[in-house]
Parts: sequence; C-alpha cells; structure tokens
Amino acid sequence: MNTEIIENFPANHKAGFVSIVGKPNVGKSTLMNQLVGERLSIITSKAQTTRHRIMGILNGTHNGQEFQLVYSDTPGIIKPQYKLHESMMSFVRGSIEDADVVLFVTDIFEQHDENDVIDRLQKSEVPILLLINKIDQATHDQVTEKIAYWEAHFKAQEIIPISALNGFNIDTVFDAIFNRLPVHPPYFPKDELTDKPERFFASEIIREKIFLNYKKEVPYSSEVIITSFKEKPDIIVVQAEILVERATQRAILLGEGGKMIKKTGIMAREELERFFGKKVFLEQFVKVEPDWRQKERMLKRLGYDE
Ligand SMILES: Nc1nc2c(ncn2[C@@H]2O[C@H](COP(=O)(O)OP(=O)(O)OP(=O)(O)O)[C@@H](O)[C@H]2O)c(=O)[nH]1
Ligand SMILES: [Mg+2]
Repeated sequence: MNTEIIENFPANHKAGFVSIVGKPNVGKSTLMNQLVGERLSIITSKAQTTRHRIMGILNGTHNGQEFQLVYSDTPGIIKPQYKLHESMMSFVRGSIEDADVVLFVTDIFEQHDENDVIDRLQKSEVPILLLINKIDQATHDQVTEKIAYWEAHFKAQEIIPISALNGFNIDTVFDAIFNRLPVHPPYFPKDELTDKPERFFASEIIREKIFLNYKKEVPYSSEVIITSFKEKPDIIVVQAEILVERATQRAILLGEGGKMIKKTGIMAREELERFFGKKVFLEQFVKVEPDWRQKERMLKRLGYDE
C-alpha cells in the first residue's frame, strides 16, 4: 500500500468496501457503473456476463467529509457446473467477507428463487441493503408488492427500489451506503479507479462483443487472453487470443469468410478506443483449447485463482 496517501487524509476520512451481489442478469454491473460513474464492467442482456470480482473505486467529499468507496462487482450467484463457476463463486464469497456493506441486487422479474444467494448472505454479519432493480419496467403496484414480499422474507437494513439503467434512486443508495461507512484511511491511492490492469479491461471489452454477437454456448465457451498490449505515443497495439472449447465453435466465431470475427473485432476496437481515449489497432486469433472451463491450470492462467 502507498504510505504517502496514508499520511494525507483528514482524521474523519471514511472508507469501505461495498460488495454488489445477486443472481445473474439482475443489473449488478449496470449499478456498479452508475455508482462509480465509469463504464468499468461489461453489460449484456445474457446471464453470467461477469466472471470476475471487479473493483470500482469512487473518491470524493460528501457533506464535507472525504471518502473512498471501493465497490466490487461480482459474478451472478449460480450453482457451479464447471470449475470456472466454482472460481466465480469464490470471488463472490471473498467479496462478501471483505464487505462493510452488501448491496443485494434483485430485480422486479425475479421469481423468488434466490435461496442460494440468501443462504450465503444470512450467514454474514454485514449490513445488507436490498435493492429491487428495473422498476422502470414495472407498475407502482408491482413495486409495492415486491417490497412487501421482501420485507416478509429477508432481513435487510433497507429496501430500495431502483432503476440502475436510468439512474433512478441511485443517490438514495449512495446515502444509505455513506451512512454506514466507517471512519477509515483510504485503501487505495486516490488516483486509482480500479484494482484491475488495462489488459483486463481490454479482454473484457472483447468478451462483451462476443456476448453480443454470438448465441447459445459460444459466448460461454469463449475466453479472451491479451497476449500483447503495447502503448505507443498515438496508438495502442493489442493482440488478443480468443479461446473456444471446440473446433465447431471456432468456425462459428470466425463466420463465413471470417465475416463474423471481423465484425466483432471492429465493435471491440471502437469500444477500446472509447475506453482508452486513444487509437487502437486490434489483432485477434481464435484458438481451440478443449474444455478450458474445467482445467485448473488453464483457469489459473486466465486469472481465476483467488
Ligand atoms: N429495464 C432495465 N434494464 C436493466 C436495468 N439494469 C440493468 N438492466 C439490463 O439488464 C441486463 C443485465 O444487466 P447487467 O448489469 O449485465 O446484469 P448483471 O447482474 O451484472 O449480470 P451478470 O454479470 O450476468 O450476473 C442488461 O441488458 C441491462 O441493460 C434497469 O434498471 N432497467
Ligand atoms: Mg455483471
């Protein structure tokens, strides 16, 4: 840790870890990006988009008090089918253990089958805020009904209906977090936005475009490794390896005459340029790595080893 910053904070400085957990697709990543004010986590309409614990750090002053909030976006909680999933769930566990506040995100469409999430949370002593997301898609009565349901079925310190997409009630969520934040020195230097390196975000952006462009098993069987990331004065040159599990998936990824991979590459490059604020040259290679989701050694290499 940087000792220089430790010396430079007011005595009443507040800091803490806020873990964002819930089932897949409820809007955790959308919420984290709203709270941090940056597009750090990738978002798609498919479940199980997020595979890592991604920290988004927000520094500021609120009511005259300096603070640092370290949000953790996490993978949606599922019953593991692959070693990959086990590792994803260990990221969730770790984030709950570290948390000063947990945001338990549910959405208006959920069919009350979040028992696995609830079991996990009710064992922890951490203050929990239950958020009901996507209320832009619901009537007033449906929201009231959902609140009543959760009041009867879960012990949360607060229940807050939100729309992460539209930013509705995000300030209420912030206040609820801030009120529970302990007085503590900052955990990270104040100019850091995340715990993850640039390469990680490059691979996530490519993975997002794969999730958007391909169907069924293909996105879930794909992983992206950045094999080279070279920043030059006016351009970043990125080489990415896309792993799939089978030759048939490789063929789908490439598409007829390489059309699909080209489209994916263009979308990824445009997003990379937005994210890094610089021109990007992107080269992609598609490689078959049978059953990588089950192979411990591969998973380690891919960063699933918390
Ligand atoms: N209508 C509506 N859609 C939302 C809202 N928040 C998120 N979504 C959509 O829900 C889908 C899933 O959002 P994500 O933020 O990726 O959800 P997640 O919980 O991170 O999903 P996983 O990473 O798969 O666990 C996307 O299509 C979002 O645009 C909301 O407030 N309203
Ligand atoms: Mg997510």
